[in-house]
Amino acid sequence: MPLDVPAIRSEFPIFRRTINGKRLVYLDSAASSQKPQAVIDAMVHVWSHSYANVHRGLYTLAEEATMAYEDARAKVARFVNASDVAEVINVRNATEGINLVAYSWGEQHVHAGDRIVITELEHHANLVPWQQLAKRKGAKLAYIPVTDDGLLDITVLPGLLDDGRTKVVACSVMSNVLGTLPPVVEIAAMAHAAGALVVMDGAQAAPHMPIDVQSIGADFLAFSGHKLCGPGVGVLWGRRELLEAMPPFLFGGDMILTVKREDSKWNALPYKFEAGTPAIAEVVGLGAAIDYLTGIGMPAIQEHERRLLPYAIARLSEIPELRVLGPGPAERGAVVSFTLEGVHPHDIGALLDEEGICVRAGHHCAQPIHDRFCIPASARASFYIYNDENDVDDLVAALRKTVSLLARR
Ligand code: 7TS
Repeated sequence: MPLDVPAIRSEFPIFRRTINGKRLVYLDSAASSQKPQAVIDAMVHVWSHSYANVHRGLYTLAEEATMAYEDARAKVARFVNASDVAEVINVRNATEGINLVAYSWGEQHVHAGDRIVITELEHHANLVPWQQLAKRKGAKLAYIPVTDDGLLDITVLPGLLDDGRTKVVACSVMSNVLGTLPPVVEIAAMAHAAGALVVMDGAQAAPHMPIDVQSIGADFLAFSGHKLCGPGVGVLWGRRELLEAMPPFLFGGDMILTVKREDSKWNALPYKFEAGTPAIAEVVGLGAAIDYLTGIGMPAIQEHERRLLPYAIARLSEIPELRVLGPGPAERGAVVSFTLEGVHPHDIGALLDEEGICVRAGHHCAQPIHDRFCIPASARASFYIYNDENDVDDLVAALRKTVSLLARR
């Protein structure tokens, strides 16, 4: 069943407003998605009805807040098919989840002369933590290169794994610039056979496709709630035995069992990694976002975008001055970065804004992949459940206007 996009749009209050007198065409969900009323209501309900700090109080409100918070964790666990709710750690965002692994696991296991393998298409969140860990430890950082077609060249991977010095392979499940969907299951199998751990950045994938942590091959998977219709929280899922053996990343309240003057004992999972008061209403909001998305159906969402993406690429390609980056529609998710000959991406962004169209312009926090294609920046349209062919048509019309306007200058 195709998605009923007008019905979905009607559930997002933001689509009732106009931008510069024009219909809002929101094509920046890869940066952050819009929020349905159900998510907004869930958070307001916490604040106005069941708010207190969690895991502490013995009074009714505190118990209600704790139940709502832990219920949301269980929803996240089901969403990614985790076998154990304690493997789901609430963090601020995907960035914090990856940093948690790079510090807590990385400091213990990566040593001088070891290798960390990442890819050329990583967002800085799955690049800089590894780069800095490598620097701290005197380890080597190796990149799986990207082909001219925007695919990963994994033929280099055996050569990076066969000396047994690679400790971790970190890879995005979907690129936020090229939309590339790397063969993560295959990469994970190769890494595991060589004794390396696999960290997956699911920030772009989790909002758009079913994710099963029991079959994808990850040891850790990080993603952000705000890209999947939820508020500003993130999730780190990790395999229990790894998390059990790791030291805490942050110290303080809630992550502690006993504290003596000279030493402390850590709380059980997942609390060991949730120091301090968490983002209570936000976590509940994430649970509501997951209910909302699973109500539509993750396979249906994936199918919707698989239909919309070829249309978008075909229509954009009608503009002679426009170059789409990355692989063909069969091998990517619904993110389309492009350049327009003779027009700076920032000017594209500003001119589209006048038409009520939101796209991102810049390097999208992924400079190495732009360097790979010898461009400083690009414009990016990214699609979600509330986008349809009308949005693509409006984008193409506005881009044509941009081209003719700038050609006249
Ligand atoms: N990984 C990928 C693949 C991403 O696309 C992003 C955010 C992150 C990690 C970090 O997520 P955060 O929630 O911790 O910030 N990507 C983008 C983007 O493409 N435009 O703005 C944010």
